[in-house]
Amino acid sequence: MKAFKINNNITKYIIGSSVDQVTTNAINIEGDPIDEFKLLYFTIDKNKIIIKLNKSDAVYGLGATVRGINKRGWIYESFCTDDPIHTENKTSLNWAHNFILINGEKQFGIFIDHASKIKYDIAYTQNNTITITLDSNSFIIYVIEDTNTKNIVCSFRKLIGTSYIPPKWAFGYQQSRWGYKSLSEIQQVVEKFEKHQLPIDVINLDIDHMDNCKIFTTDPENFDNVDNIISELKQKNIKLLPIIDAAVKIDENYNIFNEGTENNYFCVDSDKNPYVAACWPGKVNLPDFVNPKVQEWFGRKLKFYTNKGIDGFWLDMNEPSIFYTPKELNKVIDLIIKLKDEDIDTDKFFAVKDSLYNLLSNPKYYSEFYNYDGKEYIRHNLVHNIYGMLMIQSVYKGLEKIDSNKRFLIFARSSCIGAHRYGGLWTGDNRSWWSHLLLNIKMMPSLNMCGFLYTGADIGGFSDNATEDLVIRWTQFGIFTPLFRNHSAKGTRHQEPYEFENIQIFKEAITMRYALLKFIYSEYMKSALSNQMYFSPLSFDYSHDKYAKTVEDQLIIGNSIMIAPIYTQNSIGRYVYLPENMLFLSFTSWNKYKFEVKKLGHNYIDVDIDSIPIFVLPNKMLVLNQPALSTKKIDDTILFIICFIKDIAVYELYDDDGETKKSININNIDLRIEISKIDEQIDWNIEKSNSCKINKINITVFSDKGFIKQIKEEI
Ligand code: MIG
Repeated sequence: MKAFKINNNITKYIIGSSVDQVTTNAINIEGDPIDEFKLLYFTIDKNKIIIKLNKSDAVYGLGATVRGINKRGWIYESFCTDDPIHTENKTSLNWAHNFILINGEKQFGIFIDHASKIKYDIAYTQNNTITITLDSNSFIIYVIEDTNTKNIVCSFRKLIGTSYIPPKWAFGYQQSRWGYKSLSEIQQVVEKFEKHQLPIDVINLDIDHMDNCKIFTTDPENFDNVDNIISELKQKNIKLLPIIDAAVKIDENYNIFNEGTENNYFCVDSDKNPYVAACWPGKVNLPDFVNPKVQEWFGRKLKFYTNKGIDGFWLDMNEPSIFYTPKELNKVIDLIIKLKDEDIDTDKFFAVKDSLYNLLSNPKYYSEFYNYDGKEYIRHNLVHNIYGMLMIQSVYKGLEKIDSNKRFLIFARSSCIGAHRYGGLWTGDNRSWWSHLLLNIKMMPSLNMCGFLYTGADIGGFSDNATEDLVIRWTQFGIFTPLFRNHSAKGTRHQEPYEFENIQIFKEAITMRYALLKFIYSEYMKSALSNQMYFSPLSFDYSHDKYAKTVEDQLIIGNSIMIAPIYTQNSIGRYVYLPENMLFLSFTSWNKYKFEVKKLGHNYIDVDIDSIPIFVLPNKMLVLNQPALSTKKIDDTILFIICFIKDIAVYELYDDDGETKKSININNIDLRIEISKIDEQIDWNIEKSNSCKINKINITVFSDKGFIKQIKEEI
């Protein structure tokens, strides 16, 4: 075992042999060797890390998983799996986000830099013990110490590098469905958005846009006119965002397949022949993203889309997802044929049923093929958890080569920590279930801890039929998630806003998002550039409040507002817990709200189906802009500010051009507003940057006593 000091609060431990390590490359710091050291928070027993917990310690992190924000009391596994059923009996979903944080008498974070399977038994088998089991005795751990959870996250995030920054238009509304079958169907979607004056920035193109699911092609019949439609929609400020799957169809008349084959760009079986799997296109080969040459090649292929004027991508099936392998399928078929004339008993019947069922996404496939890292072949399961990240990295770097200064929108499904630098993440195949709206709420802060900030779930749920109230309540939460996309699966009830009766309620909610755009962008950018949380659980800000520590259905955004979404059917309101007095705003329209000062403690709030609750924290402000039908059309000249003042409140509004990488700079504070209250006297001071276009400001000030003042200023 060796230890290295990374800095004052981060120590790196190499357990076992450093030669045997396949890491994620999330961190590239050697550190200074430490001669004498003690293990402070954990012990090691061969391939196990053991951490003792106190009764009241909470355990956070692990990114997108099932269950709560506090991970205590379950087993979680990092082994990226294409699992479309995110129920609480599961241990492993599509991700491997190996950062945990202990919050209690002792506070520290642990990042395990490892590319294969890790199992976390978090006080499941034994009440007060975390046992982390790896598949090898060699691994690297980083221990991050700091004064509180927020600072631990901040130090960790600094270590792993700045989170991905999308273009500003990525904060607009996205409509998706698997699958819009043709360009004319997409034009109809656009027409309906126009007819109902629903704001929108992006329409997603799912796999139907391809020719037989061959990546980097378009369907010659139904999507032949795509170049014209792209420019037509550009006039309307709507972008098309295609999906890119990982696998390549085996087809000798297909250039991508041929290039991949000629150059040995695919993962291979034990005989060094391309490994044959099956996915949407039928039989496929898997690009070997572990090989740097393959990364470059795949990245270059993006020109197919960028030449058409496309600047956003959605990356899917990068676990990599394998439906079955022809080899295994044939075994099952043989078995069934053999049983054809037999009088089979129930046991045999279930065995047949299971053998078919177990073909789908069976993790055993991952030990059947090999990756080549430029030097040697590595059995896939040793690099499994970095495969998804490497696809995202290859797309990010490919786009960087195409235009180094432009911000492209990239979001993907599977990943490990490290991918947070190259793209956002959507939370995969959820369901149109109320419990999955709640799961969406809980996943957000856990992902932020791991560096993933541009995140969101399929609003309304992907699989199963959605009800109107579910899609409304989900949209009303979704207006706060950086990735704001309604998406649903084939065969389910349509859930575009105009498919329901109360289109007006959808319109108000989406419009509210566009009124929050400057605020959300500002909060996002500040969080990304200073390694802070965009969504935090209450326990992060109120760590000494015992009850706040247990609240998992309310979130703080940035450090100004708290949200308490409705996530149950037929609801008319809910209880909220306030760790301090807050200003409760109930919006029925972006510029129409009721207000009430709510006192510290448990409170009931009415939340009718058409209203959106927002709480403003003491000495904080909520900033609204004039909404528009597209992010491009947002009026940059006027702001509406709601302030809940105790004594002194400051808001700094970040802004930049939203398109280039060059314009990104933490010091881009467009506007600084300071409001103070001494006795009953309100004072304010506004500072503008040279590039700030805002010339009118409308501030409404509330205090514990209620409304106090309206300030209208030309600035
Ligand atoms: O196996 O492309 O998570 O968003 O619509 C399903 C079709 C494949 C899974 C993605 C989903 C997408 C769907 N894909």
